Amino acid sequence: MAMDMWLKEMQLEGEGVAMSYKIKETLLRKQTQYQDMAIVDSEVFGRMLILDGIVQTTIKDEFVYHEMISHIPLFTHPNPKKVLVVGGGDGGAIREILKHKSVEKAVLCEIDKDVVDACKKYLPEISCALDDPRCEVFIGDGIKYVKEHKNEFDVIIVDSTDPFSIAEGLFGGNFYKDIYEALTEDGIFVAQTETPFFLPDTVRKVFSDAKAIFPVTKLFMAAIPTYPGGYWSFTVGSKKYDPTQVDITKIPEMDTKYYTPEIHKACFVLPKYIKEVIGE
Ligand code: AAT
Repeated sequence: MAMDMWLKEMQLEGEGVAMSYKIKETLLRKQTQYQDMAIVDSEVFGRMLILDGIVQTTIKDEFVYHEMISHIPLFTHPNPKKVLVVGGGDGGAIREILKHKSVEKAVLCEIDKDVVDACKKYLPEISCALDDPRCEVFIGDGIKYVKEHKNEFDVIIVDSTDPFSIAEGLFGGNFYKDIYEALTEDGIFVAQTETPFFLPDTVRKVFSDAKAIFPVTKLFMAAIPTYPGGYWSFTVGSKKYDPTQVDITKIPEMDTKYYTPEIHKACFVLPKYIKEVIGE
């Protein structure tokens, strides 16, 4: 008897919306110290990392998210040497960061060691750079780590789960103040900040919290098929460099599938309804 297995993701249950994926096989299911973790093989997106029932990354579309969360800040800062990723235990952002020759050290601060171990085993295409000598993997809470480091990072990337439970404190003013202090004097930070279509209040709050702290605050968008709404936001807070004013003719060629110098400019051009969400 043929059996169809579907994963129904309820991230937007409160909004009355769910996404479903046809699943071929469950490769791993584990209750970690922090969350319910699964690695499944899906029909359309290949292997996926699922945390508390929510799709975090997939083999097929991870490039969009990881390229955009990394290359926008790293090509805005003229000479990024030391980079911190908060969350991002799959290693996708680290892989993109280490494509930049100027980077001497990239620290990954992930709270859940089981995520790192599972991604190393089942998602090697994404986690492949975690063993690079320029990468340091630190297992611990990003909120504490950022508080304990001052004036140290040129770029901080907040690659976190959605704003509930362990990740709740990674969205908002108190955390952004600590990020400001953990950055060097011309540092820049970027965070994944959810769907403006379904969660306008979240996007509005995060943007205004960042704007209260950083002299330059901008929102950019990317099309990520497995994140609800498909059209995902990222917030940049910068002490000095404006990501929209980068001279894109000076951006060197890089091995990417989504990011291009033209996309660097275009991703900051926002539809009217999103401008209204953030009051710009
Ligand atoms: N690269 C895309 C994948 C992620 S996963 C985000 C990671 O953040 C998870 O592994 C989770 O364990 C980690 N995390 C959550 N809270 C903390 C914390 N306080 N400190 C450190 N790490 C943390 C992002 C997907 C975005 C999903 C959008 N729907």
